[in-house]
Amino acid sequence: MKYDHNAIEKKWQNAWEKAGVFHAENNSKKPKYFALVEFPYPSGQGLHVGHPRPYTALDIVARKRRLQGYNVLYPIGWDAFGLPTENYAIKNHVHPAQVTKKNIAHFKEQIQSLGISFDWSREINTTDPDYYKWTQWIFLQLFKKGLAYKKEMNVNWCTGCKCVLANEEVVEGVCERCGSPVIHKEKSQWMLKITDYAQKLIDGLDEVDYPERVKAQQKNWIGRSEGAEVDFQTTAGDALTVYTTRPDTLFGATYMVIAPEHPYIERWADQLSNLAEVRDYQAKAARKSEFERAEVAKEKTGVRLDGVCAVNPVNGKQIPIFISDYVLMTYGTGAIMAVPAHDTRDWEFAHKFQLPVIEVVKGGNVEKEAFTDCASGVMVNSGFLDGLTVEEAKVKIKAYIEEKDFGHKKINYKLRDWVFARQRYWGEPIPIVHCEKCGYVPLPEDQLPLRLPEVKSYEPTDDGESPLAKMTDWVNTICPHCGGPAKRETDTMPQWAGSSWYFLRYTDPHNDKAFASKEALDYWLPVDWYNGGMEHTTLHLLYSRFWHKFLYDIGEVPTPEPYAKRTSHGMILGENGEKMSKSRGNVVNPDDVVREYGADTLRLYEMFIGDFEKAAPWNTSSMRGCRRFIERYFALQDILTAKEQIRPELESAFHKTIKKVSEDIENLKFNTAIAALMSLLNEVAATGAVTKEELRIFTLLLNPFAPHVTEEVWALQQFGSGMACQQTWPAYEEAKCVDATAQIVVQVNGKVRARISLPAQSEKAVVLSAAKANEKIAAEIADKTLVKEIYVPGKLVNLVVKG
Ligand code: ANZ
Ligand code: ZN
Repeated sequence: MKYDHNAIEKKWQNAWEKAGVFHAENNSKKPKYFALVEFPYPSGQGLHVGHPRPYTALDIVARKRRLQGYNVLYPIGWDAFGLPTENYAIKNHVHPAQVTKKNIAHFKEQIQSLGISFDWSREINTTDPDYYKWTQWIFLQLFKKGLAYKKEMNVNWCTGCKCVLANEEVVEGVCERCGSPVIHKEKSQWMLKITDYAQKLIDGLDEVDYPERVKAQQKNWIGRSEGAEVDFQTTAGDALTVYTTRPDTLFGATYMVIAPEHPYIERWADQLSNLAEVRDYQAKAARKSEFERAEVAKEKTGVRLDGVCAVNPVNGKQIPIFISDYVLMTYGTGAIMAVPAHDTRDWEFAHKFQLPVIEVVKGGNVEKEAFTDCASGVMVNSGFLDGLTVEEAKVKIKAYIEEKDFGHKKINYKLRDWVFARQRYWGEPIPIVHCEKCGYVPLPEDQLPLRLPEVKSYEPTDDGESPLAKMTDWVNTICPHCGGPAKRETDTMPQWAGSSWYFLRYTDPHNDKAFASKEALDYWLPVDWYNGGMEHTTLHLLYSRFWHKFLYDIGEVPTPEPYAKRTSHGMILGENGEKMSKSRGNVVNPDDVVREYGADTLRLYEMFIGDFEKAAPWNTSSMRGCRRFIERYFALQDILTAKEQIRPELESAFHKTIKKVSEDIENLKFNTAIAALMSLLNEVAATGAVTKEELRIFTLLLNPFAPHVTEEVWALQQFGSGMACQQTWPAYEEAKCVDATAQIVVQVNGKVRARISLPAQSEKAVVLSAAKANEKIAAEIADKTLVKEIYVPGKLVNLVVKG
């Protein structure tokens, strides 16, 4: 029989859809399983070969779970607001909604051609007013709890996109998306108080099954640090408060540094004899990005404030105060005590400005460099702390600071509040109006969704306002509170809004009374397995955990964490090992592969390509190997015998493979699962025959990986009622997983001379005599004296000979 994917794949895709076999039930007695992949942004480029990798991986899990008797929810949708669509719309003078519609249709067709078992009846689209109604609703709940607020602040302004970026979107001083330089700008912005959830977001990681690298990245991003706030009296009569993680080094603080934006500069202005120089430095610092300023390697600059000094609270010594851009206003208190002997940046600064360096922890060479190690080392030059270890000194000084009342213990987080506004058109309108009398007033919930109005052009205004600002009819409205004149917010929500809760909507996507019913949420949550890209670890994953935790706190969802398990896939690279891109000319189009080789081949290959969690280069010849494997599987039908059972000599091979494939799927080892299927196929084919049961089991094992061809074989051979995807996953018996035969390596004086095959569990004496009887070995040891026989059971014989 000849394998023709074209005759098979569309046919089965239609059959699945018609029978609704992948529809999840909200009222089911079966155990539930919620498998989730990150929903795509429907870009104009269409699907690339990176998309099928995670989709297929969780499709394999979802299909296996169905065969194991679960009620599986494996949904998909579109994360469709955002800049690329808007930019395309601006350039081509079409409505972004129209662009979105077209892109979605294309994406959908491409994804459907892969035979992924998504429940298309639950498809969602973040730009659909029935969907974003609930995004707006959640925003209003955040607002009502004081977690959404408007703030005049220094924001990251992308000079290319003409909009504000979150810190997360600025990479090395440029826009993550367009690569344009990012500058600082004062702007009044909607913010979300994710910082209120910093500790909960750390603690929750203990409850979930995420890869360690993902947990570490999240923790690192949140950046918890433990220290103290310490007050230094100044000669101006006030106190300057610093944040330090090393209060143990207080005796080594020889000067202070405040950020160029520190408000005390204004307060002290009259007393500063070098105010002009100070102002000049402030202006220069304002032009630099936070990233540039925080770079450790860069040359230190600064200006001493002439006219004001601080007093070190532990020894009463007067120390100078500087402004320098290496201290940021956005962290701690915007002021530090500098300890040049034990902090690298302070050390460099002190050398440049010839400030004293006092060693307070012994163990380094502070003449040469800062000694920053705090695990070893003993306190010196530190009065009552002398002789203590750093850890002991920390405890003692914190108690002392609190007792003498010049400070207190303090925990800080690097995490910043989330800038939740874009000056763009293609996003969710923020459902708030501004009334002169009442301030910011939420729209009543019955006025949701607040729809995006039609506008004539989608460009932001030159001063960076959203194009909605030009829609005066829309902007001017009535205050829901006092009925007086009011103005609508014209900024829209950032791209991350819709994806912060989308998984909840899948549980009950057509509900118009709530974002999902309580029953649906109780049944489906948490997501059992969520796979997505590593690039979303500190953005989407953190944001959606934050929204979920908030919804949990207000009683809207039943679990404190949204995702029980998270995994991450590696990228698929070009044949040359580089990232696929048009400019490198190494892009593989999945449509071409599906057309020429079939979806089953593409799926199998993407899972076979390498370790799922690591990046892997495309390799066309290896892909053809996967195609040949499918052909050979299909051709098993030509050697099918009438025999029903698995032949005894193949029994352990089958049981072992069932076990291996079952376990490998759970452990993301799709590649070795496929390798096991390939070697089982070889073993079967080598006998020149296959029995009905052998082919049936093989078909079920292969089904999650190559669903179309296995449906076809299932139907052709009339293996049972219903489709292959509706059967039961094969079971194995542990006792039958042992090898029938063992391959034993035979060495003479440690050199491999032969390999022999024996029934597994053969006695030592049997193995040794078989080894010596082997032709090559017999010749090798013929005239020699055997001095020792070493046997490693089931593996190796080593004969040590002399003469
Ligand atoms: C004195 C000291 C001595 C410090 C020492 C470090 C080592 P993490 O761990 O990241 O929280 N710091 C505090 N606020 C700062 C700001 N706004 N801009 C720049 N640096 C700031 O780092 C906390 C440490 O970073 C603080 O502890 C402070 O320097 C500095 F041997 O205080 B340390
Ligand atoms: Zn009002």
